[in-house]
Amino acid sequence: MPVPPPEVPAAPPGPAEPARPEPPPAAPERGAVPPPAVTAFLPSEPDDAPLPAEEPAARGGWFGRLRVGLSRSTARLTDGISGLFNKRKLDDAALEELEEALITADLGVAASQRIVEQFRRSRFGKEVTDQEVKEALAAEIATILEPVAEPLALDGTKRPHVVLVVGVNGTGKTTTIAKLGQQWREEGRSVGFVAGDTFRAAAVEQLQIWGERTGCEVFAPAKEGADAAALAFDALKQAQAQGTEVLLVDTAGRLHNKTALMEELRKVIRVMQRVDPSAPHSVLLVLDATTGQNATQQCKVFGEMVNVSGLVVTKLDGSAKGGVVVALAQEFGLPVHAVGVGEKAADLRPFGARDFARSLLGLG
Ligand SMILES: Nc1nc2c(ncn2[C@@H]2O[C@H](COP(=O)(O)OP(=O)(O)OP(=O)(O)O)[C@@H](O)[C@H]2O)c(=O)[nH]1
Ligand SMILES: [Mg+2]
Repeated sequence: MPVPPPEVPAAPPGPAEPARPEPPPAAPERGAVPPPAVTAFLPSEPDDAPLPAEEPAARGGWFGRLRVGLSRSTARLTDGISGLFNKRKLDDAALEELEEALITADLGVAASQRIVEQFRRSRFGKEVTDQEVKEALAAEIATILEPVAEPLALDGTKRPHVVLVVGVNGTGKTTTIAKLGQQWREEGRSVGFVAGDTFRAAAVEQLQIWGERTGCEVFAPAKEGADAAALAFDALKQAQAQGTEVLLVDTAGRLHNKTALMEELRKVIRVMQRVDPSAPHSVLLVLDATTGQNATQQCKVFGEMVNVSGLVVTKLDGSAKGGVVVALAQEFGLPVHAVGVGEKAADLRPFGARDFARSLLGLG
């Protein structure tokens, strides 16, 4: 992995320049839930656990950063376990308490039951300690995560490989596009961004700024509210003619209702398929970990709208609900291509099952 430039935040610049028609959205407070729009049909709950003290992001490399990022999630999970099992027999009551702690930590009912059943089979009636339980939990969680830990592979035979990026507003779509673009540029690939969120001038501008920073070509609409599908069509044609290797297509997360959003996404796909019948080659759903179980609801809804091929889970650094990744893995089995643990380009990394599981339990 090449070393990324140190000072490139994945957030757009703050709303400083008054000449702009609409400033790019400022970074929401960490842990904030995106404003309702399409989320109107998706119940959302605040994630208001206190933030841990800031630590230098780079300490301990990627694993260290993941651990720091997940510290709130770890606290939520381990607080529920601590003291439960000090040389205690693992009986029905203890297992029930364990299941409750897992559900509270956002692992979802199905994954929590699966883990507890495994404990019942292997350790029932035995005396266990907190530490043994944590180690065993990390192993069980890693088993659930392993099948989904799969980096986003580009198909070299496609030029461009089209990645459609979808998700509710504010989850981190545009930032993730920028991060992915930067990483692929560092690998020497040619990358284009399609500013398909055409209704918001700020969204287009945000991507343009990112294009300049990362050296990715940006296909922007001629005017606000232009047809996103037509823009994607033109961009794909041009990218094909130029031999661009990857085309990342941003989309609006905010439309007045679910049907409108679905129609918009399907139209973008349909129209791109007129240029390349195999496009899009990846449909990436970006989910915000701070929304907890709401992320599983979004996964369900978007899965019904379009053929989601993989997930990126963002804002694990600001969330106490990182356990939701386990729930997503258990319930949907979709590849988790990457996780975001910060706003910088280097904070998006491939998802490692064992690393994630151990970090979630606060184990080294
Ligand atoms: N802490 C943290 N912040 C993130 C992460 N990913 C994205 N963000 C921030 O989340 C905010 C929203 O990100 P965007 O990329 O604009 O989200 P979006 O899905 O494109 O939003 P819309 O265009 O409104 O639909 C920005 O301030 C990002 O910097 C992450 O992994 N960690
Ligand atoms: Mg956006």
